[in-house]
Amino acid sequence: MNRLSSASLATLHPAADLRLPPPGATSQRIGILHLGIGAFHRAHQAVYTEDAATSKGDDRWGICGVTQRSAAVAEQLLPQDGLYGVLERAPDGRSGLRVVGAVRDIISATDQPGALDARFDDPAITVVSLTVTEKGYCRDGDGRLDLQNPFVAQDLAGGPARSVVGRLVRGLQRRARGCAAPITVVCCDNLTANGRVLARLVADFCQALPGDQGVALGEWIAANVTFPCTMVDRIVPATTAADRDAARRMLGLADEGLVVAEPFRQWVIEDDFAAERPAWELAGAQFTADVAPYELMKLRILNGAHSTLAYLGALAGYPTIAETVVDPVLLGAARDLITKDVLPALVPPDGTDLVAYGEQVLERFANPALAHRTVQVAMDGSQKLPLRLLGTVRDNLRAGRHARYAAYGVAAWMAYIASPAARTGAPLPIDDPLAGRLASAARGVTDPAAVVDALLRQREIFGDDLPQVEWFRQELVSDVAELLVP
Ligand code: CS2
Repeated sequence: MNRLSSASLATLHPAADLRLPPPGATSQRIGILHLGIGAFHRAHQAVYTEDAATSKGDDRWGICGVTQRSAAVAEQLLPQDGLYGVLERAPDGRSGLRVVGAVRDIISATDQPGALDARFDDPAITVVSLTVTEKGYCRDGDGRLDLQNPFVAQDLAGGPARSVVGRLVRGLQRRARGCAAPITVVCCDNLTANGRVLARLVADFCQALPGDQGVALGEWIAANVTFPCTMVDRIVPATTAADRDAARRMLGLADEGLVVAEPFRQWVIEDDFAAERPAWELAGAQFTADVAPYELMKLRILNGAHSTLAYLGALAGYPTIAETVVDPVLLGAARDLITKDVLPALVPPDGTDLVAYGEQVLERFANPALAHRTVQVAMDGSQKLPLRLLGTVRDNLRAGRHARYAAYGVAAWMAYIASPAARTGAPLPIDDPLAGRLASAARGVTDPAAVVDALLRQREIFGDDLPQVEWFRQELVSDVAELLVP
């Protein structure tokens, strides 16, 4: 079967379930460099960017996607002239396919360091954005840049950069020494105060550079680069063969770059840009001076419940989040987390009804058309738990409350790590930057207290404070005893 490309696109006609790139979408000059051109970026920021640019006849906002390690996305998109579909799956079973043309080039940071340097030194590029997942930032237990990370250490010594922060700083250094044009770095990962975190990691890298190059670079960055915070939201499960078949029927062409998403999307952006940007507000993005309330709301309500359901569901043998929330007991655990532990510790963003937001999140999770696998959401728990559940535990503790339902979510993660398999016998893969250490510490351990103590000792996750909190430890031991699969 023919494949999606500029040539085959010309043979297509819009239909009720098929939306083609708007006029001007595929003739954009490149103005955005995006690190981490994965499914989420293609279903979220790229869609906003295409709508923003084409709605006002702007032609400056093509995206050059940068792959970090795997060449898979380049192999998916380059033969398709950057074109790919977003298969939107609604809870009522309706699906719509949108062909997106915003991505105009793909480069491999590993194999094409010169091409990446050239893009950083291009004054037409005024935005660098990132979706590299929580683990991509190479942070240590204190949230600072892990200078012992082998990629970071190598990048500090020189040569083609391998770490995300190294690539970003070396790229900014190239820009400072070249066109020296201001630029905005937009972090779009699920981190609290993501822009501040990234700015701090960049500063850590500059300070660790040998000689005085870091001082001059740090001064240039301070004067010419901003790091706005953002909150990003759209559920984008991994694409399945069934998704590809559905898209093939709608398109009449094969699309190796297909991504799948729910209808909902939200983007809240701090209005702090050093240079030109797409008019994302025309595409529905919200600009504000303070993203923090939106970030905490989303990270702790949506992502906290998501992780809790992922571990509880996987332990019970439910393959997807949607099947997990059909279980009234597990749905109740997520609702209790939200209403009894998360909401009391949150300040709602202006005019937001947090209870209604929480119910909307649970309805989104229940979308039966999205095969969002519990083990996919369960990935990288060591990076996600501090942001999604432990902040809720600490904030409630400071207010004199015991966040029992957040503790239950943490215990579900512990039981997931320790249990040899789900109650159905299904595997419980530990896909995590700390996988080796976690598995050797707890997998197969059957004593709940031993499991809890072994995992509480992981300082990068629980810090120095939480292991000392006796009620938290006791709550975990009791919950792990209930949840552990022998
Ligand atoms: C999910 C997120 O996989 C996960 O960790 O919780 O990717 C979630 O789907 C998005 O944050 C939703 O905006």
